[in-house]
Amino acid sequence: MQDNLKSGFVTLIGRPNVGKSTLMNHLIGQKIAITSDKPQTTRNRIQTVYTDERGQIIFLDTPGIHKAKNKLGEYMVSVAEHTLKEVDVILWLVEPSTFIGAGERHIAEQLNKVKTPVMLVINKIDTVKREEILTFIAAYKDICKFAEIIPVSALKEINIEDVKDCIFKYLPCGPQFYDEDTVTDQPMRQIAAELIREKALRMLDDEIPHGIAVVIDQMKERPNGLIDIDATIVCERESHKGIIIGKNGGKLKKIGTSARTEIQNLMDTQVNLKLWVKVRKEWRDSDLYMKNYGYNPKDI
Ligand SMILES: Nc1nc2c(ncn2[C@@H]2O[C@H](COP(=O)(O)OP(=O)(O)OP(=O)(O)O)[C@@H](O)[C@H]2O)c(=O)[nH]1
Ligand SMILES: [Mg+2]
Repeated sequence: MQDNLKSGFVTLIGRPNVGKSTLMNHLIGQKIAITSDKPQTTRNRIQTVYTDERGQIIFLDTPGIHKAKNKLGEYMVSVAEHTLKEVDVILWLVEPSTFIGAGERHIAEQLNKVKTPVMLVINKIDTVKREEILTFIAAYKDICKFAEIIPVSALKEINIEDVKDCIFKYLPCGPQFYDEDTVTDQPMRQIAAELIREKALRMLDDEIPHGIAVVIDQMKERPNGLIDIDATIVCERESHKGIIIGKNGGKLKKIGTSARTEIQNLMDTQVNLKLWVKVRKEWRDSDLYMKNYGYNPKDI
């Protein structure tokens, strides 16, 4: 039986906001990657592990591929495109539409250069009529050589098991890379920072979310198990700082409360979260700041 186990790496790529992180979370059955309705939510590669009796799938969630407007954007696109060379199966997620724009064509070009099996995943089918799905498949089917085309709804968990079945078909036989209890190798510090960023993204409007980063300054466990976390939300302008803090500190408090609840659930212990806000002008174009905030091109 051991000899038949399959294992390998699978990347989820696509334009921003198509539902890559949502799909990965539902495939592994746990929320590890943050999600929001704002494009460019994911900034780094997020690795998670799914194990069942057939073997092990290591998923790589990636930033949305887009036309970069600053160094952070270039970093994000590079992180995503780099995974294409490292995996056994590629999942290309798209919106349920017959419109194939320059963004999708750019991704198709990249995919046509690799020999790795590509599965086209048409996501968000809960938002369209059933009979429309065939028109989306027809629009996409010749743009690349697809191993499979699967319409899904990540959010409503439609056809999620089909995605895993198809992936296992294309994975090589081999031993597991991680023990079967592992869900992710993301450090807790990083997950906590991401959860704070997610709450900020969800509670802030317009251009502010794109310009924020979250740094964990300190994370310490007390003898009674309570964890103290000090974190800083970095933004690009004084005016943004004011909005993030809000009237009488109300907005920052809301972000903190919401993040603390989720971090507590994940860590299964009490958390004392203190948040600060600071301004670092144009950090998204600074090599030094990007490195300090966890976006170092040398790590790709
Ligand atoms: N209706 C519907 N919405 C979905 C579905 N999957 C994801 N979404 C929503 O689409 C938005 C984007 O989801 P994400 O998972 O953050 O998208 P992403 O592709 O990871 O985005 P980036 O990280 O910015 O590249 C969120 O508001 C999700 O709730 C789906 O199957 N149906
Ligand atoms: Mg994402």
